[in-house]
Amino acid sequence: MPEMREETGSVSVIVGLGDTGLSVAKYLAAIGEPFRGVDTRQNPPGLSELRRLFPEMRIDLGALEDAALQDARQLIVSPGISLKTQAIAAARLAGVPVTGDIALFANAVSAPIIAVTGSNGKSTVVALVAAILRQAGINFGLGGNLDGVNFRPALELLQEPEKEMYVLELSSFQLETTAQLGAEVAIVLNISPDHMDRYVDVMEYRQAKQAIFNGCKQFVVNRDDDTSRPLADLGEPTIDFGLGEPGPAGIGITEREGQRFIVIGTETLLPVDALKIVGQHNLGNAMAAIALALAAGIDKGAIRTAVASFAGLPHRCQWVAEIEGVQFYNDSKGTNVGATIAAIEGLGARLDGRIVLIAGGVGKGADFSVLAPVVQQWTRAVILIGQDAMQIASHIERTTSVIFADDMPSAVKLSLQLAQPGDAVLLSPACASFDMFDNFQHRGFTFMQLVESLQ
Ligand code: UMA
Ligand code: ADP
Repeated sequence: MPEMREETGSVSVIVGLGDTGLSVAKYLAAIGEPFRGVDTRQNPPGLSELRRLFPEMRIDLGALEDAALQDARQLIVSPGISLKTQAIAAARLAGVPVTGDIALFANAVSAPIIAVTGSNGKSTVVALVAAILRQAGINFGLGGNLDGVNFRPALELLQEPEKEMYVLELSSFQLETTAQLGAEVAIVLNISPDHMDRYVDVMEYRQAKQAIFNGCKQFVVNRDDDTSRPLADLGEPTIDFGLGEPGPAGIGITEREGQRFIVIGTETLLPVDALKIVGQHNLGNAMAAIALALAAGIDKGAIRTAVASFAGLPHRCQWVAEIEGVQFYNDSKGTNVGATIAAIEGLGARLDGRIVLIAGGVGKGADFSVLAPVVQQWTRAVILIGQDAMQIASHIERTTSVIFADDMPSAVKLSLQLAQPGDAVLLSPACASFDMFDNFQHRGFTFMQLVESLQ
């Protein structure tokens, strides 16, 4: 336990005492730096563990006091709390440096970092890259924003000896506090509106994600999506990818005798049909992972084997069951409009019938009007649940049949009544879950259990 000195400017203040804050405290303790903690919550999730590990640690809970932050050596701010929070903004203005867990991590490791951000597809791409590195026999660490069984805040990875390589999934919130990442290879997969409750507009959100390119040695871009390109002039990407034919240094799709192949320049890697994950968006995700792995120097044999056998992550367009000729899919991780559009289009194009969509929850200030043409084209009906159901309805009810449900059990029961054989029921909420569920996994599992009980 480091000495808790209280001189002005000598102590780092950990702002936010959730998983990130806890990982920061453990890291600072390990390197012998004094720290204290603050959180606006009365009982933040990391509190009991912090009290157990560091009984002497000063912790201030409740509204952030300006004075409590302004004498800090630095603020290490968790992603869940906005830098625009009055006391944080004031401390910054007063000259207190502001940083975050990813900046500390990047500063501490010398192994190459593969860094992934974007509005959608991050977890799928990092999981694919991890599968490739595993196949290639690389000793790597995987961490950052992603959650699930393999979830680890980045600094937790430093509890073990340094790895040969690191793969980080990064959110815009984490990147806001990361001045210098210095990734071996970085990618912004795509930008579509999300977290509009934390940003004034999409440009501010896109700007936050640009920090992933700071100090990078190589970067990858998506030829089909200009928002994946760096805003600063960084020269040419190491590799680009897209759904069309590639140039000599690119990855793309080519068609021969009615069959589609993923190609690297002129070299065939594998047939598209060999992939277990489906939908155009996942083809893009696969190519992004291939590009990152190639930039990191991984051989094509390992890439081919790992990409072909990757079965996808749970809660992302996950097939659940077939009941009375209706297929049920769990896309609970569809937490913004862009993700839900990709899920509807990917599934709709493969169906003989139509989609009964279950959506709704916490809208995070999103513009739902862009959903209207997509649901009109592919859905038979939309069942809305949760806090922002009315708001979504106001954008789609003129062109689509909309039904409100009080909760997930009623939504699932209704969906089977509305669907016809050959249709699919898709849970892809376009919203966060925390009005009705603990998190998106809880929402997804609840849906799956209810579907299974229909059988
Ligand atoms: N909060 C307060 N007061 C505080 C601090 C936080 O009220 O002083 C609340 C906020 O509502 C916030 C929540 O607590 O939403 C959690 O904040 P946190 O900073 O304690 O979060 P952690 O538990 O450290 O988890 C964070 C990421 N969460 C967010 O960015 C909201 C996790 O991403 C990430 O896995 C973890 O760090 C480790 O890196 C989750 C997420 O939802 C999966 N990410 C968003 C997304 O993917 O869309 C960005
Ligand atoms: P993230 O970690 O960025 O949230 P995930 O890989 O968990 O991304 O996928 C979340 C959801 O986003 C999926 O369930 C799917 O609906 C959608 N999605 C995945 N990849 C893409 C993509 N490349 N473009 C658009 N939507 C996508």
